[in-house]
Amino acid sequence: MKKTITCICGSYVYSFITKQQRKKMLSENLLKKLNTQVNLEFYSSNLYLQMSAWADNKGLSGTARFLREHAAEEMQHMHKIFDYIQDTGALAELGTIDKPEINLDNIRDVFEQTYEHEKFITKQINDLVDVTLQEKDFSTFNFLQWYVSEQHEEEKLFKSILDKIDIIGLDGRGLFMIDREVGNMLVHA
Ligand code: OFO
Repeated sequence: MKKTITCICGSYVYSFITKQQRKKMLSENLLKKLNTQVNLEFYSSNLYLQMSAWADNKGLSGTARFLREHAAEEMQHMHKIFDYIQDTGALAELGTIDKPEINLDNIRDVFEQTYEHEKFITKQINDLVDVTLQEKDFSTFNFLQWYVSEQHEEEKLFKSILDKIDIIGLDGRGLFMIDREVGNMLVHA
C-alpha cells in the first residue's frame, strides 16, 4: 500500500512505497537462477559441515575445524545473494535442500570432493554471469563479480591442499602433518 505524508505547510509530500510496489529490477529468469544459487550455497554449507563431522569422528581435529569454518563462510555467501535479491525488490525464496551425501575413505577424498564441488559452483556462477550479459543486467553482473573472484580463491585453496597431500603423503607422520597444516589455514590463506 502506498502511503503519503504531507508536511504542515503542504509543500512537501513524501511517498513511502512498499517493496512489492518497487519496479522489479530482476527478470523472472534471473530471479529463479539467483534463488537456485541461494539453495546451492546452503547445500555447500551443509556439505562441509557434514564432512567436518566425519573428520572429527576420525580424530582429524584440524580438518574438522577448517571445514566447519568453511561451512560458516558458505552461509555468508548464501546471505549475500539473499540480501541482494531482497534489495532489488524481488522475493528471495528458500527451497528444499538435498541431503549431503558423502563417501569418504580418507582425508584426500575430502579435499578431492570439496575441490570438485567448488569447480561445480564456479560453473554455476559463470552461467549466472553469462545470463546477466545476455539480459544486459549490468547491476547483477557487477554484484556477481565478487563471486567470480571468490570462486577463484576457493578453487586455489582446495587445490593447494590436495597438492600438499600429494607431496607429503599420508603414510607415517604424513596424516598428522597434513591435519595440523589444514587446521592452521585460514579459509583464504
Ligand atoms: Fe565455496 O563458495 Fe560458495 O559455494
